[in-house]
Amino acid sequence: MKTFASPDHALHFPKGELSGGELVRPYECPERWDYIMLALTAGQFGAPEAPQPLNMQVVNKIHSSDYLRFLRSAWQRWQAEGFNGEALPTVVPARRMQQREPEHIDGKLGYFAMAIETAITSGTWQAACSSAACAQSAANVINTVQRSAFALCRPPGHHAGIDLYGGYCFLNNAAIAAQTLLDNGASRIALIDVDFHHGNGTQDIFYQRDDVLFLSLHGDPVYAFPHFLGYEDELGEGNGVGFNVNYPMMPGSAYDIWSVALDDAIRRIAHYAPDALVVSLGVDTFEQDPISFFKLTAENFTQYGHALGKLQLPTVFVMEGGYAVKNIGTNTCNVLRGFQDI
Ligand code: Q9C
Ligand code: ZN
Repeated sequence: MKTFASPDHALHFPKGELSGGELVRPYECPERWDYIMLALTAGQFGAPEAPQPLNMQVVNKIHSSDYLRFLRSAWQRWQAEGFNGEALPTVVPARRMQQREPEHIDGKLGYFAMAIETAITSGTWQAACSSAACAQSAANVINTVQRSAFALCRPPGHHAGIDLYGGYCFLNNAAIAAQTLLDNGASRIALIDVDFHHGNGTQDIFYQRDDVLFLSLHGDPVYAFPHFLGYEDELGEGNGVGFNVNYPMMPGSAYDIWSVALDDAIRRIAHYAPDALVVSLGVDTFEQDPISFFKLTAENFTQYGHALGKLQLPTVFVMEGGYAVKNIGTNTCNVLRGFQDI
């Protein structure tokens, strides 16, 4: 399996995340990347390749031009105001307040935020672009010889919507991988999101489309971030009706419950008969994850990797969350090893 990673991830390292009313050291930290690199290199995967430059034509099909313009210039605008801290929103457009994008950076940050824990810093745009480039390069390498690839994306992407950032995400790397596969000639993609959190951004992007079947297994939004999306009755809209499938699960859910949802998702994917599969691979379903409530063990990651491999589809793995930093490399590589061991 080819793997892709960029050292540019380290350009995004905010000092603070708003959590429980405090500015804490972000859970989504640069060492996450280091531990995954270590496990990849120690395992049979070898040293990851650097990605090719990001093709913005694909990104423009996923995110709005207003949003991309905002992200690209947010830090510069923030600095121009003379602010000392990292760029965080303070005001958000609540009900009946979303008519226009404000001119001031304080207004823009809230306008484009889906959550306000995530800071933008000087290197955020560059890191997000290189992260997306890893996903894109992984998608581009898939052919009749290379059946699968892994993109070590950081920052992650699945909470980033058409024109929304937050939940540690800026550009939707998995959506960019799916669009890349479509642009390379695929006509149907299945995108399964196994991160603990609902992939609200990916759902948003493909909600009205029938060329990407989106399935997400996640903590019930009644109890878990992102709270406002990820319910079972969200089925898609227009052409997309029937192409969005959510599996919300209760606090404390272990593999006996989680694997039932996975089996149903796998059955639906097989029935859809896609040309390729994209996996939004978050390992924050781990029992020791500090911000999540599922109870998967290290061994369960190998098991579900194996189950995904049995689909026998060209597959792009895109790294998402996982905050038990010391275990993140092992758990991630367990999925990849399980997948290959068929
Ligand atoms: N008390 C990803 O896994 N904060 N993002 C949750 C929990 C945001 C997670 C607060 C979590 C975002 C990619
Ligand atoms: Zn997550």
